[in-house]
Amino acid sequence: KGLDFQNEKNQLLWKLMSAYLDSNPTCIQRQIVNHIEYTIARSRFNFDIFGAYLATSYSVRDRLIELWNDTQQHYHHVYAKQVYYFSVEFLLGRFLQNAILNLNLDSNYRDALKGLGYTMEEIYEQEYDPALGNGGLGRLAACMLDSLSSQNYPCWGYGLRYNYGMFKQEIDDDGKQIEKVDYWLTHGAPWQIENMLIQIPVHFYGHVISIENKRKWVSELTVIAQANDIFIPGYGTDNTNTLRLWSSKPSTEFDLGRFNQGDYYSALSQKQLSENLTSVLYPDDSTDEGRKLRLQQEYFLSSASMKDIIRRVTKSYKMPITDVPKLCAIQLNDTHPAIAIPELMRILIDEYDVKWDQAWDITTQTFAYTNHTILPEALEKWDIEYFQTLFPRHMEIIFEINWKFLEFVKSKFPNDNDRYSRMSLIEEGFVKRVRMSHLAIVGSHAVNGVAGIHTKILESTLFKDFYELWPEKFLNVTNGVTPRRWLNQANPLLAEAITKRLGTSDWITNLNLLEKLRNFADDQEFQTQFAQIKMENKKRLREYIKKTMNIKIPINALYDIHIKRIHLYKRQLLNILSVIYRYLTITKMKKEDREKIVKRVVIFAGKSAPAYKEAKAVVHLINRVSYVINNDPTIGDALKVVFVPNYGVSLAELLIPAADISQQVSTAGTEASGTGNMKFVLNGAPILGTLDGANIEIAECVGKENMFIFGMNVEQVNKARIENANKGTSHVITRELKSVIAAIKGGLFGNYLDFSIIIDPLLSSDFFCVSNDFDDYLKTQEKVDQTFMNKKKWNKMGIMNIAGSGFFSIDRTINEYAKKIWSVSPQPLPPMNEDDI
Ligand code: B1H
Ligand code: IMP
Repeated sequence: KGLDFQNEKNQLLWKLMSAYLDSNPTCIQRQIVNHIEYTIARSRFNFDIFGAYLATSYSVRDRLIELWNDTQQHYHHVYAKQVYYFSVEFLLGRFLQNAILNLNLDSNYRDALKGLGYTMEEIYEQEYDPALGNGGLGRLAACMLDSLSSQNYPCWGYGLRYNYGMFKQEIDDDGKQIEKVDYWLTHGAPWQIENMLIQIPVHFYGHVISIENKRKWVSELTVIAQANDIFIPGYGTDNTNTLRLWSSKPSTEFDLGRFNQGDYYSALSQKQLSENLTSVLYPDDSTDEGRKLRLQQEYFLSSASMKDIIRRVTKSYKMPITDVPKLCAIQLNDTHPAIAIPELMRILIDEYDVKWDQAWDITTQTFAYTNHTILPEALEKWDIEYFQTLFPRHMEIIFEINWKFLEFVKSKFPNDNDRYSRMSLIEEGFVKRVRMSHLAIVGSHAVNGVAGIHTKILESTLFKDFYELWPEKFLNVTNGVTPRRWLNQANPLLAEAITKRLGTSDWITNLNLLEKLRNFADDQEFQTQFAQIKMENKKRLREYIKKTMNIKIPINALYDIHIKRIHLYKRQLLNILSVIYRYLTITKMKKEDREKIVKRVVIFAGKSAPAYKEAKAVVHLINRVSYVINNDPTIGDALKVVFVPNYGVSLAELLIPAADISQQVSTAGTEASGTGNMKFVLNGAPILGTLDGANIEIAECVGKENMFIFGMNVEQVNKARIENANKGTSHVITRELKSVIAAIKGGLFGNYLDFSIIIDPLLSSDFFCVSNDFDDYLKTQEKVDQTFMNKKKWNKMGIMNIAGSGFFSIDRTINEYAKKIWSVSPQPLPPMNEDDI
């Protein structure tokens, strides 16, 4: 496409490529066998299933390369404005199945592999799940890339290629989390292509000098950013975009001074340091550990990406640098890459001689910032001294931005010193620090939150001063999830049933079409089908749990699933305390009564940050409770508790379709949005949750009657927190909660000292209001059981959830960003003109 077909060489190229990439199963087999022999150098004697997976991946990648080249050429041809998504995390999940489904080659590959003696499913299982992200923020970035490609938006994702992804979680015999390294690259990485043409020097340390009235940064350390490209296919389109992940390499400019002094080893060790820069992803979700290497990683990403973009504008597009805002929309995924703002200023002013005011216009028109959390511990601040040592010129630029900004604030709000110090980019105090969120707001033309209530909180509290200054800068863009992975791929049976009911598969790219399912919510046949599919998915999960953990769970039980990062604000503690209460209640029941109750399987999964003691104690408690309950013969199948280790994208794809209920129980006002909640709704599992994050909008879309909402709202939480802090929680703790705490203190689940760090606070200030919400939570759990017994009502609720999930498609999210923030439009590849060939 887009090739000049008058040219004979191009004609020949096209013929060869189209013969090679023919998608009939025999051709696919030939490609696979070719790769087995010539890419991974195996023969029929050592061709195992892992080899088959690798070769299959390479054959799919060939197709992506072809489409990618066409796409890039087209974008250059039309001078397309591109979206640049800067993120320190991209949590892609497995790639192969997604690519095959997006390319619509499912049956072709199925047949081809069958001929070679494999099923698709066993091939898919070979793929190691790369974990280059912590949780929601990284997965959101991956859903966004899927949507950008699927809707033909020109875009690049820019991130880091960590050697060690998120740690692998194991649970020891005592029930505690242990962390194992995840050296994912040893499992083969057929999707990334190391692009040797793109190697960008990134500088650190040094000092600034003045020459002829100009500032110049003389750095002391140079590290090379090596591009590793992953091609992102769209669903049902040829447009294929790029995720470019940087890995660090030592620069070849050797430190001659040291070499000449004969200090070979010291020069080499300096080089080795730079190799470690992109070694490891920091496993702290929603907390800023402020570790020093992290700031270096953030700059490495920001600088390499900025320079790559400027190269594209000035060298590939051959446009003046002042055209950057016309050709580029850069979205900052939280503040982690916010140092890109002074980096662009530095390049414009120091390297391209652009005057400050024009440089500032270019910068603010180019950048936009998404905030993902209001938790104070997650708001990035860097010590000035450290910042200055690493990036002396950037520090100067930040001081200058701040000075001009504060002059502006003074003109708007005269005589308001408190306001100036609240808004300053520099936090004054014993140690001065750079407030990265303030830098991101001041340097961007748009600032958004990720759910309605979250944005309101930003405007009314966290960023109130900025909102008063620039109300027009702030907007909400509620998160979404990709229906391709989270329904079509993860729940093929349900996807098929929906397509059959609607008479079209168009819902995969137009999720609002699911609304029509409301017409079938009472339909007996559809209800039965919905229930059967759920049952099949539950069997799939039950087998996995049996196989990997050797725990037997009943099938005719309510599967209650709570999966996400372990965090006090997410309140897995609330859940496990209620499980203990249920257990205590059941043990007191007569045998005949016990047989009448709704059986429950409570499933947890999630990782705790390695240094987060409270979250680790929660994991420990869940596992201790699980051991006690699962091994209590008097309980039988009435209650089972399972903690599935090593939560990740692939595990989520298995768990979510099997859920009867999903738990979204964060303290109101703490979860910015949540995206797991949306995935369950899409798969027909009602939420048991609080009015927090996107749960609120979900309630508007699916109807409160189709959810189990409990607990305090944001205003009530704010009040309760003050009361708890002033008088403790003794006035709200119920008899039920007391009995649960007594059981833990009495040692029913092991040594109380293991859990006191999470239980003692419940009796004092209880910041996350577990005691305040406990009573309503128990009552609502009771309502869940009652409703579950009414099968008709239950199935209807599930179907109504699916029908109301259209708004939570990431495609809607992306279209909002495109229109309100980026001003970009889709650039589909033009249809091929056969006459040209
Ligand atoms: C979210 C983070 C986060 N918010 C710091 N903030 C990190 C902060 O490694 N770090 O330093 C990593 C991650 N992640 C999540 O973003 C929110 O908690 C969710 O509510 C939201 O759905 C998600 C996507 O917007
Ligand atoms: P980049 O944005 O310059 O890195 O370009 C991305 C890809 O677009 C390149 O690897 C090429 O495949 C393609 N490309 C770059 N420049 C041109 C051009 O001038 N014409 C057509 N395609 C190009």
